[in-house]
Amino acid sequence: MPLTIGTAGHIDHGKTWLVRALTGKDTDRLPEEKRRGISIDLGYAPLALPDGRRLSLVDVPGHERFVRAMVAGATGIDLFLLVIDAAEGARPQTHEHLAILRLLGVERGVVAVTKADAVDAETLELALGEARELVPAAEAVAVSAKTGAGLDELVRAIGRAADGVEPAHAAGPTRVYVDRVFTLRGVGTVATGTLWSGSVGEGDVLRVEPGGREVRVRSVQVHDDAVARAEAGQRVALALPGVERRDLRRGDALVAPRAYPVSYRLDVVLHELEPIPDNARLTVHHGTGHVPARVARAGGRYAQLRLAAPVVAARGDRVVLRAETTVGGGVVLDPAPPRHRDARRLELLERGEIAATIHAPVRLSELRRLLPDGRLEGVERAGDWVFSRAWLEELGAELRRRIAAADPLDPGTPAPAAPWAHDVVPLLGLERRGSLLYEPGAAGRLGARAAAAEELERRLQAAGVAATKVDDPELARFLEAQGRLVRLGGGFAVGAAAYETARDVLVRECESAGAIALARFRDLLGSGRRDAQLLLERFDADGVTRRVGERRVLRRRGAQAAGGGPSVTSTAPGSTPSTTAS
Ligand SMILES: Nc1nc2c(ncn2[C@@H]2O[C@H](COP(=O)(O)OP(=O)(O)OP(=O)(O)O)[C@@H](O)[C@H]2O)c(=O)[nH]1
Ligand SMILES: [Mg+2]
Repeated sequence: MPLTIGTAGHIDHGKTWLVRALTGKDTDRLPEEKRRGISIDLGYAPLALPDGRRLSLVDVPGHERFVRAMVAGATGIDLFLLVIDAAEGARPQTHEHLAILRLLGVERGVVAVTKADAVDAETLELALGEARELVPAAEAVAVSAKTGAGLDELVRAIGRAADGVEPAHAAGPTRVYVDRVFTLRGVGTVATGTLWSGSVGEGDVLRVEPGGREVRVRSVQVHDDAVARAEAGQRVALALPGVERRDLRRGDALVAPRAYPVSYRLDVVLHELEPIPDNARLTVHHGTGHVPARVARAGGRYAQLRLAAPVVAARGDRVVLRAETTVGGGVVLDPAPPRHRDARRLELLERGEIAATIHAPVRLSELRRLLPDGRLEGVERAGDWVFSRAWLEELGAELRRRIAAADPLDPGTPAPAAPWAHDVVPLLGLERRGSLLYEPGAAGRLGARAAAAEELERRLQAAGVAATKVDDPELARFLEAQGRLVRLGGGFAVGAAAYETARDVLVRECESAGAIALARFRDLLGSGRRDAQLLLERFDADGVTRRVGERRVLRRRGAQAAGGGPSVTSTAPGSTPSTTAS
């Protein structure tokens, strides 16, 4: 896999000259860089090793005001080339760049003690000794970009450093953080960046995040050579037709659609160079971008970074935290965490115990952000949902508790309405009827209300067709379901026999007179006006009658099934249908 090496070091210490001496390419191309003699932006050049390997070399600026660009350049690299002026030795940005490299997890590289031509042998030896002390794990090589002395040895040392390097990124869907955007005549907008993972080829559709716009890649170049497909680790230039230059900027991510979450929050384990207090306002550098953020500490070494703008990150990514200077960094534990801070959860995430963090249902598709290999063991699954055995048992126990406490007349409890309910509820061994859950085969029982039921039935019988107020609506519903009474509006009821009687009266009158008015019905029943009215409304609801103006007519049997429209035979002679019927 191709590797990227990035320079680091204090301003004016000779990084860009060394890059030019190594690659033949002057990466200070901006007019302002030429005029001021300093690097302002990132520069890129391919570096060929004697054994034929090709590295991508990123040159970064050393000025303290451009550390932001240095971090953007350093995020995608596998190796460092720390450049120290032999006469000056290590200076502030030598230390800060080195700290940033460590925070980014870039452990391997080479130190070039340069401008060797400008110092005497003793000074050079001292400088080399200091360099070895500063970075004991790296080889230090004396060089001169001016005379070319030591360059071969430097390249060999880079080759040795590259030998044991595990590429920082490889697995995972396509992800490129944009570091430069420009327009080429005849090509259109071109975005460059390091391919952190996946591959990219002609015709691929990628998404620009944040924002979510989809773009089609017309062509891919790796260091000015067209390729059909570029692989993880390579520096790519992607031609993106139909995209305006101003629609893309450094820091944007080009990713495989829907493969990465876009989030305003990152849960991290912190590495503090100086104490970072709770609520500290900092700049979070991630990928090639940076965003203002607030640090919500979550016990011990953990924190949730709450960002002013969303980012696309993955578990294991590094971030650098800066105020005026670099104050620390972090490793992403969850790239799209819930809002609450939960130290215990973060501890489990750090240990890779993802399953142990799961209790209530979460979507497996959303958990992918925490599972690079997609595997998850030790959890229950239903559809796209995963949850713990303990949670499922708690849910079942809670619902059974509610069923046990429910009215014995109707011993059910509302089924959960959460999005997971459809997949999860069937696992509980309960029976669903409509919106309620019951123990399988459960039936309503009168239980302690048997006496009340008998008493009510006696009252109904005594009342005949007069409506009786019932105080216990559950009991009324239960007795109605058993055919022992008929409920009317307003909490009233009549006995089942009285209902039949009243219906017979109604039907007979309608058959002979064609229709019936409230007053007539009341007289025929010998009841009160309210009772007659409640019965008529119930007959309407039961499909026996239909209201036409102030009167009722019989509904032809089956008319409802045929669409419920007016029927000729139900409007019997003598009736006067009103067009203003309500
Ligand atoms: N004598 C001598 N001078 C050098 C050598 N390399 C660089 N210089 C001098 O140092 C100056 C700065 O070199 P650059 O390579 O631009 O320094 P830099 O580290 O890229 O600086 P920034 O990008 O601004 O941080 C050059 O203009 C040269 O004058 C060298 O090998 N020998
Ligand atoms: Mg430079």
